[in-house]
Amino acid sequence: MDQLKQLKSKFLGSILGSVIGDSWGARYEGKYYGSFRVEDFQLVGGMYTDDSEMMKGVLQSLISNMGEFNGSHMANTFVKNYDYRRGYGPGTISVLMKIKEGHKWDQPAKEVFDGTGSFGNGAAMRICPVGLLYNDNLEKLIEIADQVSTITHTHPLGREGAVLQAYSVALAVQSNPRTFEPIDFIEKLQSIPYKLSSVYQKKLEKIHTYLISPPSREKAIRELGVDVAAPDSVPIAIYNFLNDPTNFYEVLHSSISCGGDTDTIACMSGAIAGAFLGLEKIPKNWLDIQEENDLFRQLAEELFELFIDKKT
Ligand code: AR6
Ligand code: MG
Repeated sequence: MDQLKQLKSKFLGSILGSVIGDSWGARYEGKYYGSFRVEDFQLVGGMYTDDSEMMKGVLQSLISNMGEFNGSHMANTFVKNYDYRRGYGPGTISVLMKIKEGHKWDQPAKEVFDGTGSFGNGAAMRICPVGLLYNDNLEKLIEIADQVSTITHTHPLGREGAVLQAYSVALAVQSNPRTFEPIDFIEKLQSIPYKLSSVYQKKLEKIHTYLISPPSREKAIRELGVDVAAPDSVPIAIYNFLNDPTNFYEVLHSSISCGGDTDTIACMSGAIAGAFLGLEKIPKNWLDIQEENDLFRQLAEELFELFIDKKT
């Protein structure tokens, strides 16, 4: 495959990998590790949740604004797309409702959770298009990922989670599966030119240790976390990818079987694995049953065209 085709396949693989992870994981949200069996994706079906609905908004707004961040436009796109049946987090619902009532796009997020802002994983779960579009401009990636987060998540831990997730997607785009070394990946992530809080620094260090000396599954879950807080879900998504990077099925399966916030963890690990492996490694019969697969594919193609236009 020539280089351009391969790159396009990575963009499509990441967007669709994310949507499929979200849809597959949605059935098991809130369960405990070891207490359930993950059924085949074909049995569960491809209905997506808030994760993909918000990622759709990020895609639409970036595409409409030539890849630039337009806060008011993106916030209103989130509001337009909002469907309460998709299972949004309470902080995000409150923010979107206030924007709908006419509050300025950058105000309501600062007011949730007694004015501390949300550290939920809702910013990280939707950020993959930023990692793709700016995979060759990491400074801009960090800037835009942070801005996209602040529409709903102003707490530093919520924003840092999104930046780390976007950075992981970008590193995955740039990695070649034939020569890949998980240790190099985690070391690049650890030296991200962006100030990370100690909770993230410590968890990245744990992942580094795990890659040398693998822990039990229970220990990884206990130490990295699997809940809705960004620092308790972004690290395990990254780890689940690095644990078996060339196996798309296993990256998603391990992300779901660990329990907790299964849809979002699988959505994030699926975005990274898809960016690494490309669309061809996602089973065709999975793509066929995925809700709105044509729309997400089209948006991913438009994002890729934008990426190429920006380069030339
Ligand atoms: N103080 C206390 N608790 C907090 C804080 C804070 N500053 N920030 C977040 N939480 P939210 P999301 C807790 O509501 O991030 C859906 O299933 C609090 O319990 O902003 O958009 C999605 O699919 C809060 O309800 O939502 C995601 O998987 C929770 O974190 C997930 O929910 C989530 O923050 C998160 O979506
Ligand atoms: Mg969800």
